[in-house]
Amino acid sequence: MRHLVTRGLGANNQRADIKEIKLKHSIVLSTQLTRFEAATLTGDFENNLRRIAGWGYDGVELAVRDPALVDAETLAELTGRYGLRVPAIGTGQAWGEEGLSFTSQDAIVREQAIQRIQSHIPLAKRLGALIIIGLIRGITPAGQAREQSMQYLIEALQQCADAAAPHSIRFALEPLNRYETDLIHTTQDGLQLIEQVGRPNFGLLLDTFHMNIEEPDMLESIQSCGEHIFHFHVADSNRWHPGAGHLDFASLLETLRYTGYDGFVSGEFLPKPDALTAAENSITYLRNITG
Ligand code: LER
Ligand code: MN
Repeated sequence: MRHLVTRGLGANNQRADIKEIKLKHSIVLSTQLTRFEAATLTGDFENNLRRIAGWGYDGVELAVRDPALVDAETLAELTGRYGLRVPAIGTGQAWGEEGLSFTSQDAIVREQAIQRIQSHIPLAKRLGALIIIGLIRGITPAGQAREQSMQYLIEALQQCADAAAPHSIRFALEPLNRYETDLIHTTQDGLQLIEQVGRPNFGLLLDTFHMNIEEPDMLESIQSCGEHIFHFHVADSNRWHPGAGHLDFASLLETLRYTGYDGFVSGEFLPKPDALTAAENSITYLRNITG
């Protein structure tokens, strides 16, 4: 199966307004303490918003373990105060810290995972964000067939997409490298899943760190995903900030732009050499490329 999907491009594969597209920049920020090592910034939430705006980011991707523990109005007010948009909400901490998963052997855990993801819908609506499906898809447990996991995954995604559709909320599943899960590593896996799920508000989040491990040709993968790219994470080859490794971000981001993607490029990288330097170096390096 070969996909080459673009967003309504003309016969010469170019859209008149592509040259006008300017990518926007955001960075991951957790609303609570997290064990996830590539959530770059830690410490006081508002202080971080002030810094992020000061460095010139356009937005902030919020990592929220449980929407019941945050106040949507406060988050909207605080991010708005610093002129930051919220393109996406990350949900992986519910797996990392609570073990919730769409593909658990335990039906109660699967249902809790679906409920948790659906509970993000009002928050996503208030913030104008999409909802990320990363590690909450889970890992096939010992003794369970991978086909069974895929069946659970597809059903869970359909239920979540159907609950979100009346609110115009979208879900973006992130292909992750083989060391994190056995389910959906590549963009081809993601495109196949999109066909199986069959819901227009379900698409992909591409992350340059995972792509560099799994994709045979990163540029071709971006082109192939075209309009199915709902969100985009950036980290360099070593998962340091862009500019600290050997990825060619100029080509990657130009290819992304040529799919017609006009959303956010969201920094998710290690706090190296330290968090503040990483966050500032990233936006400086990327702005040089994207303007
Ligand atoms: C989350 O966006 C991610 O990229 C994963 O590595 C989480 O484990
Ligand atoms: Mn990511």
